[in-house]
Amino acid sequence: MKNENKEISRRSFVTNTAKAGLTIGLIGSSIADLLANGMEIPKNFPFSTGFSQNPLPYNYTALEPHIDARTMEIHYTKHAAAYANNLKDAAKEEGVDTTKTLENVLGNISKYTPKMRNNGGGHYNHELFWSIMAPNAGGKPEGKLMEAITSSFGSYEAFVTQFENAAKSRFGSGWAWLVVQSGGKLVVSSTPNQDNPLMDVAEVKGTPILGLDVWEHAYYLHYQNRRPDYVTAFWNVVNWKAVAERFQAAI
Ligand code: MN3
Repeated sequence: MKNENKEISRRSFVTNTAKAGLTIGLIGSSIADLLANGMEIPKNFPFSTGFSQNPLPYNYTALEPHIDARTMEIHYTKHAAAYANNLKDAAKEEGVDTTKTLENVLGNISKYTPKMRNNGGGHYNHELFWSIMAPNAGGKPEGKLMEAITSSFGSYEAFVTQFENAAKSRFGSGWAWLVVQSGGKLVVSSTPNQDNPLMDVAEVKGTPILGLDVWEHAYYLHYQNRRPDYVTAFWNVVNWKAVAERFQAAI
């Protein structure tokens, strides 16, 4: 049902784009490519993000024992909710049209305040994070995503090592990312605070398709100071199907 809706929205996006007379080059471009070319991300673009929290797609208990229910509840209802609320304030203060997509702000984040950067990033990152996890998930990616991982990193295992290192070695608070760059090349990066690869200030730019929150609030109740254990456990809840859909949309 979910996939059906996505397919319909993708189809109507294509139709609407054609109707609007936009260049056909838009289709098949990643969000990062469009932003780099100064183009606006339309609201119905696949995986574009709004300014409000989407409902969590599973229960707080769903990712146990890897991510405990108490952490999920506080993370979603307090931390992530605060980013969304503060983002709405910032948008009001800075005259941002919240009927458009958040990606347009992130791609030009250097023109906004730190409040917008922290909360816009915070909201975007958490929306992506919830969407790429699921109960009874894990395993390995398949198909074109697996091929891209193998050709970009040498092997799936090499990718895992690189991603884990990025997550474990990020000093203080931040995120680890799997990022699609031009031509479908995949790279691993990490960002401080609530920055992300869509931002014009990011060291490594591209379209993020997998992200891991390594702020202490994401794991401290269950793992305390053992961030490496949390990072390793993350693989058990990665929804590779969702990551593959984001990859497909980005190439
Ligand atoms: Mn968080």
